[in-house]
Amino acid sequence: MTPLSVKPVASTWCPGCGDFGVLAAVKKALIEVQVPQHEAVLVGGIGCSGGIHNFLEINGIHALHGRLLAQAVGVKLANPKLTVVAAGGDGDGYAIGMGHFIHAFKKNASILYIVMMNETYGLTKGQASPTAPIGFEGNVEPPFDAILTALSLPAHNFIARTFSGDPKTMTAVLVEALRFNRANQGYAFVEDLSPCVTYNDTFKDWRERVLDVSKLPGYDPTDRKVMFQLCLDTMEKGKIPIGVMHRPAPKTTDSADSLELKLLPDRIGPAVTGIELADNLAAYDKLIKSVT
Ligand SMILES: Cc1ncc(C[n+]2csc(CCOP(=O)(O)OP(=O)(O)O)c2C)c(N)n1
Ligand code: SF4
Ligand SMILES: [Mg+2]
Repeated sequence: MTPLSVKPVASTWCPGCGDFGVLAAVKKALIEVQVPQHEAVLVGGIGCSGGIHNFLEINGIHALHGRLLAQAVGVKLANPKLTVVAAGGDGDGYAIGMGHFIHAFKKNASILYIVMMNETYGLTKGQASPTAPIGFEGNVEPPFDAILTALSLPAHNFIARTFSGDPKTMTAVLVEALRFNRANQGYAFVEDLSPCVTYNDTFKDWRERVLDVSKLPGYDPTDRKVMFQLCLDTMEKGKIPIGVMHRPAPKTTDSADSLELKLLPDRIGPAVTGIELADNLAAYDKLIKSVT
């Protein structure tokens, strides 16, 4: 397999941005899972984070603000053999994109969604996003927690939180998430704590507060109730829970409930059917004759 390589274009990210950790982890994970370059698609959101597809040599789409999940699910249903990653910011996913965020768990297409969470709208110069703490830029609302929300939506999904300060663990989690997708098991959601060093540099604070829940007594990622309680307890102690939060037991292809297997059991989508040249020329001739 040809290794993926970052395109030789100047990055628009600030030096030290947490998104570099995500870029490196995505690249390494795609290589480790051996996704052929032509079968990988990255759908980016709007925001600093959403530009990530520009720095990878794979197929990329820059989606509309908050609509990347709709487009990523569309790509997966057009050709389920593709490995589809959606990646964007917390503003993109949890503000304007919140409707799609919730429905993606229920739809359960086998795509990977990475949210690069920095508590702010980095691209538009540091306003409070839905995950901003009280007091940040005049924010008076409590922060939205994506992992608690994800755990409350029962479906055969993979759920995890990682930290850009630990790209090695992030790579391992992304490898697991991609394997879940490629086995058509369903949707994978990974929130990465990805500090915006320019408008909200949380690297030091988060490094001190992250706590890997897999090291806690009672950790059981097959049990949503246990994991919800474990996360709440961790947060009450002022820590930020990270790690794999939900890892359901694998389903067989016959019993799988991923969207693409329910709609396209043979995994052949419209993008690869009826595309023979002769058939299309004949249809074109017929159309032309019908109007001349
Ligand atoms: C429909 C629409 N509304 C608003 C904007 C302005 N806008 C651009 S990026 C952005 C938020 C970006 O924040 P986030 O998704 O967290 O990405 P980050 O830059 O922090 O990585 C906003 C509101 C837009 N581009 N389109
Ligand atoms: S503004 Fe923030 S999020 Fe955007 S590239 Fe710079 S450090 Fe990263
Ligand atoms: Mg953001």
